[in-house]
Amino acid sequence: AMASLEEHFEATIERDQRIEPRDWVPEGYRKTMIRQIAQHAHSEIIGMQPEGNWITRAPSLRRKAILLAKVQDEAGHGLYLYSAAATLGADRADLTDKLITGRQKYSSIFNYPTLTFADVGVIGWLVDGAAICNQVPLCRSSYGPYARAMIRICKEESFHQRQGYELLMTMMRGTPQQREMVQEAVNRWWWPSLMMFGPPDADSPNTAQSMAWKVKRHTNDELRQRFVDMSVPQAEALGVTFPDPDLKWNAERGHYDFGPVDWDEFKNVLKGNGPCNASRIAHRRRAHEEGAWVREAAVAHAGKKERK
Ligand code: FAQ
Repeated sequence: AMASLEEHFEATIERDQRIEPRDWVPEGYRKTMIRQIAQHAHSEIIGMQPEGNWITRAPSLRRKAILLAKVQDEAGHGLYLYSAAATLGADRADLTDKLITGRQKYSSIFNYPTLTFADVGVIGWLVDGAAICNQVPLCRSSYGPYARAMIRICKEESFHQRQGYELLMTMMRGTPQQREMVQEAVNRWWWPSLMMFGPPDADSPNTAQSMAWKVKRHTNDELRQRFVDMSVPQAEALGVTFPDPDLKWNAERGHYDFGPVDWDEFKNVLKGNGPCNASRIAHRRRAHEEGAWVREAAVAHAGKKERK
């Protein structure tokens, strides 16, 4: 029976069909899906903090309404993703506990500070841009609930990306100081955005298996290159440059060459030593503790209803 379950799983992947919650899956597949989906969910939830920092200080009512909507969308993405993880048997409370005790990761990018309002625009343009580049192929990921969540998430991310780019275009039409603010924010976010795609393929322990299971459709380096190629013309249209002297078109490859990413910095951020790791986790932990009474009240209410 085991052999036929395994054959059924392999054949489903082979035919490019989706794996659904009712299907038998190998333990490694379940583990890798929970790992990736949980990390993704945690990123959306922690990812509310850098931009949330500017909601009370947005320069106009219009900018405030847009930013509020974007940050709320991120909460929604986190919730769809926790639900997708639950279909694999993961427990939401347990995932939250793993996040606030540092036993599960979230994206390195959210450990950097948002120092000026231009950072809101640059996060939309580059961070959401990188997220879209990484997530569009995940709409064809082999796990059905994850792939379907990704379709809606990508639609919302493209709104996020456009609001960021539009904000930056507006600032670039402003004063010299505003233009400088945009360039300075781009300088800080460019390299961390390239790190979002994960380690180089040669140092990526999970890529080969995830590609074989069609969880991932492209390698980390392929997607990073795609992101560089699409960002360069956008930077030119905006009137900013990227802080990389080695960035140039390579006609032979048909791609932009770019300089080396500082992988020591990436590893250091993953270890918890980025500029904001401690405050991001502390903030999330405090919010969780302050929400305890809501969870307790909900459980008490459900218990009362059941006894009636
Ligand atoms: N940060 O073997 P690989 C967003 C870890 S977008 C931290 O290559 P894999 C939207 C990796 O987990 C951000 N850790 O791993 C938004 C693994 O560790 P583990 C979220 C990273 O899984 C925008 C180890 O390194 N998006 O939130 C990072 O095959 C604006 C070895 O790496 C997703 O999560 C990193 N950057 O490939 C929200 C997308 N990179 O688990 C708010 C879905 C790697 O073995 C505001 N995920 N690691 O201990 C993926 O596509 C993949 O999981 C990768 C990593 C590509 C991230």
